[in-house]
Amino acid sequence: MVIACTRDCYDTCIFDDNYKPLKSFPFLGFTCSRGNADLRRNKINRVLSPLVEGKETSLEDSVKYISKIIKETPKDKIIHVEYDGNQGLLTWYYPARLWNLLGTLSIDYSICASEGHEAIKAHYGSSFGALPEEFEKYDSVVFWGSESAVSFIHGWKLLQSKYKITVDVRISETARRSDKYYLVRPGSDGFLAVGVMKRIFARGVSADILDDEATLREYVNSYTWDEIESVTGLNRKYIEELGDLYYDRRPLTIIGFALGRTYYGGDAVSLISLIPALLGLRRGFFYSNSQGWGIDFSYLRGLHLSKPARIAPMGKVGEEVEKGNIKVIFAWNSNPIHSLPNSDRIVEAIKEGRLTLIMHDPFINESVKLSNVVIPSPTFLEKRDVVYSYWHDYLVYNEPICEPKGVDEIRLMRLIAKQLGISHPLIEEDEWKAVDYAIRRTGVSLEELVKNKVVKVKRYYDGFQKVKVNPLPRLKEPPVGEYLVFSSHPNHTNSQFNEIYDRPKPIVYNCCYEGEGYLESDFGKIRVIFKISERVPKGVYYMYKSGLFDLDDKPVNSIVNNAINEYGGTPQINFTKVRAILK
Ligand SMILES: Nc1nc2c(c(=O)[nH]1)N[C@H]1C(S)=C(S)[C@@H](COP(=O)(O)OP(=O)(O)OC[C@H]3O[C@@H](n4cnc5c(=O)[nH]c(N)nc54)[C@H](O)[C@@H]3O)O[C@H]1N2
Ligand SMILES: Nc1nc2c(c(=O)[nH]1)N[C@H]1C(S)=C(S)[C@@H](COP(=O)(O)OP(=O)(O)OC[C@H]3O[C@@H](n4cnc5c(=O)[nH]c(N)nc54)[C@H](O)[C@@H]3O)O[C@H]1N2
Ligand code: SF4
Ligand SMILES: [Mo]
Repeated sequence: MVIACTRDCYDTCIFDDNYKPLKSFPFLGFTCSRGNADLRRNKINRVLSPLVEGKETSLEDSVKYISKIIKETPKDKIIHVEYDGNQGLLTWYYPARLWNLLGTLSIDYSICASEGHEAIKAHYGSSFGALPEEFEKYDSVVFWGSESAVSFIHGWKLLQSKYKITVDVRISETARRSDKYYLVRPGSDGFLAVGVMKRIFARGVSADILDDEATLREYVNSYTWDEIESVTGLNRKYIEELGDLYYDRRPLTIIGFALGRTYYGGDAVSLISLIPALLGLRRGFFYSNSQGWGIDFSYLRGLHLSKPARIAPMGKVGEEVEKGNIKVIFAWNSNPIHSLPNSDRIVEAIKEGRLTLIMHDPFINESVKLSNVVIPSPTFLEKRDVVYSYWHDYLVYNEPICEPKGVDEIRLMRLIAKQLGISHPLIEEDEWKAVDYAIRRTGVSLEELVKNKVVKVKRYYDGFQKVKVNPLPRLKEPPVGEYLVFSSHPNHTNSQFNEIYDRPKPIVYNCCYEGEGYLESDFGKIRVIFKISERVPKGVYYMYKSGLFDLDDKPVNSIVNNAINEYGGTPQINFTKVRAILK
């Protein structure tokens, strides 16, 4: 028996039935502070009973209550919000069938990685990049907008002994532990990528994997060095040095998710992804490999037979609630008050009775505490599921090792459907048959998976023969200002693990201010603790992306930028223009 950790994490560690991380590649017998505490955590801070308006209720009555709300609300005013709290196919994807069948609003799953997926796909046909085994072949690596030393510990382990270069907006942990780092202004990476390619062209290229090298040459040469220097804040000398490092060493490029969340971040990812191709490296980058396995996520979500009323960008859910476009949120696998932009609008609407929040979660989190209805869910240690990774190519058949608490996502979905009087093949299809069908293109069958528990994907989807140079973006200069950016916390995955490691305080690392005060943006104001750090340059404010609540318990996301990027609709959370006000 094995168990894969299903949290939103590059590594997707696989454990044996004693819950020890596998010694095999790429897990290498170690895990993170959360993986080490999972068995202990599983008994703490759990939702143990359904709650309706704060009162313990039977499952039957809570399902009746939920069904009544669904019946009484126009379907285009109900939205389901689910993200990657558990990456299992049956936990995250399959239960969306009920909502797609009802024709409610759906989110666009854009909060994290969709921007870069679309940007890379435009050139490569697929965002599928280097596999763990391929990481080992390089003698150097560029971490571009990636805090791998914290967010991706097994990838970091494989790359630790290489020559390491980091591009960031502050001296991150990854930058500190690298051989070289380059700091740019937030949102200016597209310009840096152009500078790097200018240098590579100047050195002379002979790659034949780009379909139109001449157009790329003309494009990068249409930008002047003055322009590139002034936008990035980096001297030409350093940009050329980075170009030379690329040219001489042909490194692997780790393209971090943070880039998709900055100013026109898709443009930056698009151009960065072309650098390895210009050097003749076929899949010389890694972003997220989730699209490389060919898993049919749409089938799991029932989109072959149903359709949402409308797809709402995740960045705009707060705003849509404020405008009255959304009256009911049904959330699982997600902590919307913590993680969605402008979630203070959601809090206000619940308090004023304009919105009903229904939460299905194993743990008592900030959204659960505020919600009108709560249903307990089992954790990944308590249910069967099929799990994939967005880095390595193993599929895993997870089996329970702890006594289940609560009702799983599929059973809850079917109970609600029954109460609503809905019978439909989408609800009734055996979920294991659906999984077997959804993984057909991986070359792995469910039968094989059940038998062997961990199986390598057999076919890969790596796109075009030639890398397409077009479309090339017309880069926009990021407006001058001071910007708030976020990154991963070593002891938390997003909002999770406050039961074991206390919720992080709202500390804003910056160059110049110390003490309590306010951080203000066009969207609102939060009360925070400023801390001076030599690792953060002027014009940058840095917070962890965990424990996103201010000193008054107001969501930090009250103030983040909800502007939507152009490729995958990811909000510009990392490009929030702020002002610091000391008390
Ligand atoms: N321990 C831990 N691991 C995690 C997570 C966690 O919460 N905790 N979360 C998981 C999830 S959901 C995700 S999305 C990934 C995220 O992990 P990564 O892909 O590593 O991305 P981030 O941590 O968002 O940010 C990485 C770096 O980008 C920098 N940055 C911000 N804006 C810019 C910019 O404009 N240009 C450049 N060049 N750099 C910029 C930040 O300073 C930061 O150091 O990690 C996953 N892994
Ligand atoms: N300000 C700011 N906001 C951000 C970010 C940022 O950098 N800055 N990052 C964004 C990013 S990259 C991401 S990915 C999102 C993440 O935002 P969320 O999706 O809110 O992330 P998690 O904290 O992982 O929340 C997952 C929830 O799923 C629950 N869960 C876990 N397992 C199960 C299960 O089996 N069943 C059910 N029903 N629930 C389960 C957990 O208990 C937890 O409450 O946040 C985004 N928000
Ligand atoms: S959170 Fe990431 S590193 Fe930690 S156990 Fe899970 S997959 Fe492994
Ligand atoms: Mo994420």
